[in-house]
Amino acid sequence: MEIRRLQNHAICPPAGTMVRGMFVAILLLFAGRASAGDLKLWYAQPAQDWMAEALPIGNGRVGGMLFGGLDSEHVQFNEDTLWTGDENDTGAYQDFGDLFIDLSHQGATDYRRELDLSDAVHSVSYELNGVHYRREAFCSFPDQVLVIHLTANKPGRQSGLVRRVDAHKGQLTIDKNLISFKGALTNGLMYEAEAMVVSQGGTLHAESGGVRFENADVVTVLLDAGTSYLPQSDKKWRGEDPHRRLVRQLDAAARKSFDVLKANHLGDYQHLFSRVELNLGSSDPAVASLPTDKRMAAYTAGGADPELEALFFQMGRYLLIGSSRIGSLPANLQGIWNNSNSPPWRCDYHADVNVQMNYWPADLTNLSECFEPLFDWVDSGRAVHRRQTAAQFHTRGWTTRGENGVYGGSTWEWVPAASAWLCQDLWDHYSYTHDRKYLQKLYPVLKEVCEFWEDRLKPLPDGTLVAPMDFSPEHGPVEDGVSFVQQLVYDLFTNYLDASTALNLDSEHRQKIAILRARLLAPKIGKWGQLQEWMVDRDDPNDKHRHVSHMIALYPGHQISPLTTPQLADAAKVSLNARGDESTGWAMAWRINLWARLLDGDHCYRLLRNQLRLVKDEGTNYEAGGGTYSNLLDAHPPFQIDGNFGAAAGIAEMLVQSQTGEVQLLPALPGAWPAGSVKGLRARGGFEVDIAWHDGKLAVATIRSALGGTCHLRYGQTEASIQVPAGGSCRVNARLSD
Ligand code: FUC
Repeated sequence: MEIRRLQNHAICPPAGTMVRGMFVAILLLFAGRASAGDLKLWYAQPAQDWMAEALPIGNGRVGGMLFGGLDSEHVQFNEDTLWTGDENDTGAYQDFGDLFIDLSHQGATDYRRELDLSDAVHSVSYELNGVHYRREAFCSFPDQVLVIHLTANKPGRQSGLVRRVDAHKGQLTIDKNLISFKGALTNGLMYEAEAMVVSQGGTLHAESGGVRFENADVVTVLLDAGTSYLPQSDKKWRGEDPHRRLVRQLDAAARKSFDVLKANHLGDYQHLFSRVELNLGSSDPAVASLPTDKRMAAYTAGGADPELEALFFQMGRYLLIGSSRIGSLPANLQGIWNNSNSPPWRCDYHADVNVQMNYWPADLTNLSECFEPLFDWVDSGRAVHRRQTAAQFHTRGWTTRGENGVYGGSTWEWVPAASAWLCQDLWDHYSYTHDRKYLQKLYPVLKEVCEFWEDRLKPLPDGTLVAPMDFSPEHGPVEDGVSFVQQLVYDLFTNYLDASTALNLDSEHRQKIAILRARLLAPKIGKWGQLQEWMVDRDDPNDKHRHVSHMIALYPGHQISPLTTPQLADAAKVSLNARGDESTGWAMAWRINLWARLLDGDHCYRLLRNQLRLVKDEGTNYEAGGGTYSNLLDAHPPFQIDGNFGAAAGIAEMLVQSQTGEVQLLPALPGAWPAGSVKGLRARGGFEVDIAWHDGKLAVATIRSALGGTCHLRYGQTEASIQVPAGGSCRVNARLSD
């Protein structure tokens, strides 16, 4: 459907030459005054519990969960490719092992453990016997090592033992300052981890349990891990023994000083992280200065804390940078952090919402680079999926089952719409970046998933096309015309039409797909005014199921919107209200996004508060209500990272949307955030948006574009079309004029 006629047209002069009204400067000054708070999680005691208290660091490939102990620092660590399974079985993501630095520093005072999201450095500090000790840890992407650095304000005070535990009981070697272990999983995957201890002053020697340092001034531990995994089915998913690569990376890192390693890490991390700043208003300083666990308890008791909400948003971005970098596997159910060899749901890639949700914030929150692993993973599994799909469905193209691993193997139920849903994320990356090289890689993927549906769709007697025999995740009967499948096929065909037009390819096939799309069974409104989950009008108004798959057309899809299809949007509202606001972590996060698309900021906010409430680790009681652990990790329960990512996307979606061919400013601003600002969110079409608001109203917005182009803006009922020069920017006020 077409968007309404634009009422206001403005052409911006190139950046720098634009005359800016005085009011803009004044309002900007005003909006800038509210403090965004610091971006630290901190605690007055060491972590006891992996899931709810330890703090994650990661470089996309290697990850660590740190406990910050006094008797011993404990780093449970992972490497993203350590997977069991094969082409027939999903397998499970594995724990790699533990690193301990035994220090015997019990009885310390002034203890503080902290994770600073602005520099991705974990630190621990305390006083003991008149000495101030400090530990810093980070996981470097440029140097590919996890670094732990121990210092004290007096010389010769560092004594302890570094030791390692292999989660698979491989062969352990201790040689001078190096502790390694290696082995192979039952599927033949070789793995190895190396830790090097470097000290200044004092002595260092190997002993049977590990590497001991005595009376040192400074100690640095470098950790790396790897496997022989190769993301290529034609090479049987195996590459070289990781040993040489690990030694090379570790030696190169060891030749650099700690300051250089840290500077490299900061340069890389902050280049990504600092693109987005979010200020949702100031918290009471007495609340904001509480340790994070106490602060969350106060929030859960009903207190206001907009800086905590902004911190939760940035935590989502932090976790994506930590678990999904160029060359890594995509973020799995727990990102890369997992301490079990039989983790919940295999810690896999669930393709009936979870892996897709992981990437909802990627482009929107200006982390396009972090998106790339998703494409690579989809691409690497296609050959296997094609074979399995042909055997199961006798069609061209491919799809997959609900549970997926890293060798193309999948288990559990078939989810025929899974590949179309993955394609939605893949297309979205293009719609934000307009990267044509990427589009050329993506095109064949979209096309072959279209072919799957060309072969699979079935005509009803009146010629309407339905997806046959499918189910709505994860409930209801198996039957024809399930809404979420219809909506995803509509979305896939729409994206394919745009892709083939943009590349000027396959015009005949495009026409065919356009005809099929027009024949698809469309979303239906049922007897109690609800959006139907099935072709048959059987929705139960008391159904509180966590999945809200039949609303994919509203979010993350674009087929339903209050602006273009108001009746369907109203029906979605009826259904969503019936489903309720209490659910698992990811399911509440999805609801935030859905209510944002329904332009109801206060409802989004209610859900955000539900999701951010503090919960304890109660193990794998899957059915207990969701929430957030004191380390800001999402609780399905147990820990599941999709909720973190979904919530970060939802908060952004409350402030900027770009789903109907226009960029909407503050579409779902809640009453709880009367003044604030955001910098650097992305909008489809290659735009970047900064907004400041005051008294619940837009004060000023800046639209930037590397590519340049027309940007259709909407704020409330006001619309405008502006020309943003390539590499330049435009500023508008609440009337959308400059
Ligand atoms: C889907 C969801 C569950 C859980 C699992 C990993 O099956 O229905 O709630 O998130 O994925």
